[in-house]
Amino acid sequence: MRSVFLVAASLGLTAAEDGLAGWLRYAPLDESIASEYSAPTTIILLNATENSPIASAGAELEAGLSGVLGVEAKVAEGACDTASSVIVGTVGSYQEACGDLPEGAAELGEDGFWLSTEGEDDTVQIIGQNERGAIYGTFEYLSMIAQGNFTKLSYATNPAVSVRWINHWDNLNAGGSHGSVERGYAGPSLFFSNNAVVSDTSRIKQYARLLSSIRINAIVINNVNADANILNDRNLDAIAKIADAFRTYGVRLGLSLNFASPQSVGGLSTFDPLDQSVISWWTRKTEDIYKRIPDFAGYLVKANSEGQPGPITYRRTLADGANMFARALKPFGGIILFRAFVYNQLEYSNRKADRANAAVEFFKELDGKFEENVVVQIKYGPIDFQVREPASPLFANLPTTSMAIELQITQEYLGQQAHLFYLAPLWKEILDFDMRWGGEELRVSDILTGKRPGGKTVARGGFAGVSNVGMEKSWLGSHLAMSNLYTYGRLAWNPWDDSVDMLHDWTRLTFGLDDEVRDVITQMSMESWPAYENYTGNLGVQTLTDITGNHYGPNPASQDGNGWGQWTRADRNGIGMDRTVATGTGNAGQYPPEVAARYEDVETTPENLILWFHHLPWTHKLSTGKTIIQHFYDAHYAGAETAQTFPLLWQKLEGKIDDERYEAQLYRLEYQAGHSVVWRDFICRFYNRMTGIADELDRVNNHVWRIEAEKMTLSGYSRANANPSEAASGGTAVTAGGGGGTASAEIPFDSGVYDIAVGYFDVSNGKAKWTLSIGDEVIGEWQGDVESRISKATSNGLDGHSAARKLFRGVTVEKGQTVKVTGSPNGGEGAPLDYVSFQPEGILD
Ligand code: GCW
Repeated sequence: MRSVFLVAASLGLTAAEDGLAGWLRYAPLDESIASEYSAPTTIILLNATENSPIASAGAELEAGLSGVLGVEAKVAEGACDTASSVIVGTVGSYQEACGDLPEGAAELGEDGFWLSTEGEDDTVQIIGQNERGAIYGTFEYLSMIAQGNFTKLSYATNPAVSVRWINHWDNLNAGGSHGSVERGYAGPSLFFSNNAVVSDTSRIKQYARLLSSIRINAIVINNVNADANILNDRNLDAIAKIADAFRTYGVRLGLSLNFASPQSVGGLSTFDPLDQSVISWWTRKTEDIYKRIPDFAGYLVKANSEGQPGPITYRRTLADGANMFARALKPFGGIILFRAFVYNQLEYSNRKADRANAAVEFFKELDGKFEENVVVQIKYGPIDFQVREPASPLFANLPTTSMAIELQITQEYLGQQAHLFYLAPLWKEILDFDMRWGGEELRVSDILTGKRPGGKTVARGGFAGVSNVGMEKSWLGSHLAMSNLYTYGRLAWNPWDDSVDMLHDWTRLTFGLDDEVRDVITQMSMESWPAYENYTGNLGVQTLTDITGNHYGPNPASQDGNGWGQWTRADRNGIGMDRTVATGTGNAGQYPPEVAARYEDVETTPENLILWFHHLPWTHKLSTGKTIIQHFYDAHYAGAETAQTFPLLWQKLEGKIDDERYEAQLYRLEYQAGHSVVWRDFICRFYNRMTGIADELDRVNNHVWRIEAEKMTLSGYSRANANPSEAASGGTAVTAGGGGGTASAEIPFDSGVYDIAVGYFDVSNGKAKWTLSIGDEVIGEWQGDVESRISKATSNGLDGHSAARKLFRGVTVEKGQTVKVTGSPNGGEGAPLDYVSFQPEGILD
């Protein structure tokens, strides 16, 4: 046995439940459970060189066995059959030290591992195909222990795909001290600060262990909208230190490139990918990188998209561009992930134009032209991370090309972590989708593993997840959003894993073993996608957010009439994109024949995608017998109702989880409950006005329990228009000048108990205060400080992003009493007020 390196460094775990430990808390099990297990007391590490994943595995085992079971196991020299030991090594080091491999460990694939907990004398074996596999197996063993699962078992497991990457859209820029993160909602960048790469890697090491525990094998740390300066010597030196930190946990590093770098920072007159000087420049740069980072994973490139430079500038193909990098990387074993997110601005007046067609149009003809180490990285749907999209047809159009699916862990169009959205079910729906490619069952997950029609295979494939982990202690801002990061890794390893099973594991690891905690979080999480879809955009029409702005709150008008191609083509007669071959954009015809036929016909198109593929009259009847417009109204009301239940469900867990995480999540869920009503009202008003068709249940624009602020007796407050006007109840709100204001009214409703909801706007350039009182009694006070509590996109206007609602439950009032809201402005926030609603029990007004 070779030298054993003792890991002294602490893992930086703290007792405070601030979310920093994520799902790796190693929290103590109840004694009654822990005592069932006779834990190993010796940790034997095979060939644990300094800073290697094997050494990290030793540190994790010490921390985990101690934290979870109170067993102070020690890393020690020992023979392979030492009683009460856990042995960790690779296939190679195991054979060298211990002789023959256990049978099941003999045929491990890259990054795979063998785990056996049923050895004699309480021994555990963890054997990785490589060091990465060994630490994955270690985390798996610790995950079992932490969940109180002491099953005796032995098995080997291998990843479904070799590419299991995380992408960061972090900017090098100096925006304040830390760089910004594009579409990031968890604070500034972990990697960049003051226009340079950070030198303190302690936080990065903690991130590395989280990623390693979910078997991520590479991370790209900079934005695909890449700053060419990332490649200067000073930055590459510092990036090598970051790579060192990730390497201790088996995570390799990759970089996004700016295609024009040879010209913009290299001093060449061109960036033509077929020009010899450009090829040499990239070859040298790649060598420079490998000198510093010998296990560098590869490149990620966004070319000729959204203003980024690319080969098309020189009339070269996208394959010419990708191959240039591929050839530079090949001698070192690196790969290039080349993004298929390429599209042009379109003419709205052209009914045949369709952004959903772009990826296939650009890439189909390039099949067979890519070097072997190119992987085409494809967003899950044809447009852009919408609440509902079909699987991208490109997955079934590249028979000989390796493909990776791009998923977003950051919730750009999906509530930006201010709304709960458990993403695994959405991802699974795409992964499980059967393309019927070649007339056979071929699911997207199969295609990613390299399967092709006719039993053919390609070498590689995988997953790229856009993560917005930032400087926030809890990594993603929202504690519950961490399930998305966790399950992303699980699915990249095994795309057939089950959404609920994965969530159960995550819940136990993150919040403990209480069944009610598990059940409540599971219920909320599994209801979160349907709820969000209901109150944002239905029937495949996409998330009806502000697509030309910050992608957060409602603004359906922004979808149409511009060149971005995220169109709904809504007018007073109908809504939806005609993507049929017969009369539309032809997009349905990009799918293999059976699927194409299904989408071509309104009758066979799944209803949740009906407006994605068809333009239909508002009065078109769905299978429920409802018209489309009535479905919109009803779905929005139902979605907002569901969101109201989330804070109440969460409150059942008070005392069952620590106060810090309980309170932080409750704040978000209360905020979401309010904002779901903002969404509901905005969208219903918008289409009601557009169509002139009334809600059969007479809810839309008919808020009988509201007192509009503009109709109250105002002092210091004056009328202010919301923009778009649908953001305000009755179209108008009020704001106060510097001295503050009051809005009061006599309560016209019968005496009784009400839930009082106050509609207001929380803009970002101030922290105003509001006080609600009934008669002489103060019911509550709150502050407009969401901008410092949730890192979602901000707004300074009275719009769908800033509109909010505050709820006071169970208030007893008497008819004729005075309700008064007092507003104290701060900065640019004039304590804007929209309405006060007195909701009788069971009514969400
Ligand atoms: O969804 C859009 C985002 C852009 C992003 C782009 C992309 C990094 O709004 O912020 O840019 O997609 O994926 O390249």
